[in-house]
Amino acid sequence: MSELKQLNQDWKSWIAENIVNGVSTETISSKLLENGWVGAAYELMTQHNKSMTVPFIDTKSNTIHLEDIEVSVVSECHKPFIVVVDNFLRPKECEELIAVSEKQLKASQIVHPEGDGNIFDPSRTSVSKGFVRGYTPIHEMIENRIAELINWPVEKGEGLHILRYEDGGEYKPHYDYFDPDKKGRDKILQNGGQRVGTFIMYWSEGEEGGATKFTKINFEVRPKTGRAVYFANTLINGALNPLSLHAGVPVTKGVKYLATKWLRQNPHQC
Ligand SMILES: O=C(O)CCC(=O)C(=O)O
Repeated sequence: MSELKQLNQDWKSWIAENIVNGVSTETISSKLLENGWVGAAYELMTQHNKSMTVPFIDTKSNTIHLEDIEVSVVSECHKPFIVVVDNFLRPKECEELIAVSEKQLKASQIVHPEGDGNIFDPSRTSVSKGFVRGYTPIHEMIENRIAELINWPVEKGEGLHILRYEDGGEYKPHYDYFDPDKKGRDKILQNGGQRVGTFIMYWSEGEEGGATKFTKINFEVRPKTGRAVYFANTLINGALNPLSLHAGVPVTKGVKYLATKWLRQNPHQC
């Protein structure tokens, strides 16, 4: 059943009024999404022949049937748009990903705050490695699965970025989007545009600590083998969303492995 049709009369009148006033479909859809009308936001965009400007997960059912796996929706938040799912990866797939990546992990860096290179920084204490898209068949399979879940083509994404944290390792609060006003960002944005969303997959649970915490909204996701979280860094109208500020809180016992995939606005060469 159409979610737009399910909206109450106040919402229907609000949409009609905004359309008459020339407000863009993207801005109206952003508002719908922020208020939890995920399906209606998507429908409005398609009705106006607009393709979605951010990845989209259809969360109307608690179980999502993908081509090769069934994932369970665990929780959802709308400001910013965050969806947590379980069973995204099978335990065997996590083991395989760890085996393929483990030897290549090196001390993590961050994007230079005032340039386009990468630097070491105490705000990020983990080991990691960024892989090209489709690096091995397992990377490719996972990338295709992500694309299916979030309705976003594989080419509009970076390769998997693999991380391991232990002994107090953390990633202090940061944004994944590139602030276009900062030096060097125009060069980064030329290849694929903005990082409109982030998809994180956990391959282990650690024993203590290690949550991904959205610090402005007090929402956190505990690591669990096979769990994944998607969050939007921008609104449907392209505005950067400061509510997407997030951190990897210190791992105080055990080891936390994860893979991050950043989703770009446009096709990205990597
Ligand atoms: O470690 C985490 O939980 C978050 C990782 C993260 O913020 C990132 O990869 O951008």
